[in-house]
Amino acid sequence: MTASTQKPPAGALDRLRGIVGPQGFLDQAGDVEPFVVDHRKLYRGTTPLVLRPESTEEVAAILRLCNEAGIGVVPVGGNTSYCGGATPSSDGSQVVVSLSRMRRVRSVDPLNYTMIVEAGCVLAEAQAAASSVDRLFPLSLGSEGSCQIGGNLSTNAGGTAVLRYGMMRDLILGLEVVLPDGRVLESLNSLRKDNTGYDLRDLFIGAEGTLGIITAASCKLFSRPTSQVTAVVAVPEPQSAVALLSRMRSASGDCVSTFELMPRFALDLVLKHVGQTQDPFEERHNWYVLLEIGSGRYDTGMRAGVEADLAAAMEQGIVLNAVIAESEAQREKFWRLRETIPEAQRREGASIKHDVSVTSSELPRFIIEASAAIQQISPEARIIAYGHLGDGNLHFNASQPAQGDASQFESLAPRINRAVHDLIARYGGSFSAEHGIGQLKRSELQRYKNPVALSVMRTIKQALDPKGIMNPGKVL
Ligand code: 2HG
Ligand code: ZN
Repeated sequence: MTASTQKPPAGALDRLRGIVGPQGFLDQAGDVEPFVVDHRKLYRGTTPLVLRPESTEEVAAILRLCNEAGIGVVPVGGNTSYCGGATPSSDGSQVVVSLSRMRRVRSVDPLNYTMIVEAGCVLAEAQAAASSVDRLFPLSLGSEGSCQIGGNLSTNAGGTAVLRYGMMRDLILGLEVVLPDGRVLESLNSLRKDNTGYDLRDLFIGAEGTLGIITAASCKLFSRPTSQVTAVVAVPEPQSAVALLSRMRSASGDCVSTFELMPRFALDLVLKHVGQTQDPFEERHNWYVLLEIGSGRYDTGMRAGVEADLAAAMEQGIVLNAVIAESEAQREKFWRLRETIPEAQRREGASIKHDVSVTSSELPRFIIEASAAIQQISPEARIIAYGHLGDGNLHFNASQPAQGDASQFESLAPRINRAVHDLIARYGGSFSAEHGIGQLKRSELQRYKNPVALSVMRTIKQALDPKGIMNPGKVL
């Protein structure tokens, strides 16, 4: 069952405008433009109407009407999807629902370590609400200044603190969701224990808006680390980084929150394309790790401990050099080297990206084999294997040859993707570790996902959204 691929009738569009009132919609070409292109500019769609509801009741009324009329609905947060997950189709049949006006922090309970936020709340604002009561909301991403909680939930976002705190799914206690038929599934509880049947909440997290629209969430909070050490560490090869991770995890009692791998080529691109950046070392190295460890007030000897462990690792030869941030400003500089890698890679021309995961211990071998597989197809492709080593999640990306033609390189994407994803399948890994499926990886899902799992997914979709109005053309 699918939603109509015809343009919605004028009468239905008028009724949708009526639900949200004059402030709640956009229908002029210039105004809808930001909602019809994804941020990587891989997809361009079109829509007659962007709705900007202000309340859960308005979202419910929109979905009720769209369900009756068979109109496809594309929910959008900050539009930072890497997979075109929030871009409408090009036939003009789908309306977009932006949650950006539902951005309130409804409540914060520092004693229970929880807060309830609406889906349109920008991640950085949610983090600020937590820190205003001396708590931490640990989800942390490069796009945190613009991505929204609803999008983070719908894609089960990861980021740079997963190693310690988990992905979005691990950070949520309850949800408020509007189902495709307009009913509101209200389970915004802030309980840590609730064993009362099927886990409905986890169905909607990571569903990319194909099962309903999440309107609010109850989030887990944590204590803010009071002693924190941030370092850039040069290592000879990824294998040494894996050994270092294990050493630092056990020495710190699992207080490592960030452990990001960066190859020299990524650093070169950042230094070339991004302002206010500087190589932390005088000499060049092949591989680096951005390491952050945080702990509480009782742990006063952390810095000395980290220094001693890094020195011991140097003697063992798994670390070549290390520099620890001396100030918040220096810490920010170190983070800038990591967080601007996607921007630097974009400025270097076309890229083919893979968001893969294997076990951390297998990751070094995967890098060698996958690099060889790409170089067989494009000998001059420049590989940037970087990212969340602590989670076994690599952004195994390839930039176009230095002298090459962008579109010629892009035309190799199907072959390169097939080679990398076939290899990942042989490792029992994932072809989409943290970016989701969207439009970009639909065929990969069909090819690599376990057939029984796929069939259960279709059964769930059919049960909740029999008319197929929710984000048609994404995921399944
Ligand atoms: C990151 O970790 C993002 O910086 C982007 O997930 C990854 O550009 C990419 O491939
Ligand atoms: Zn990432």
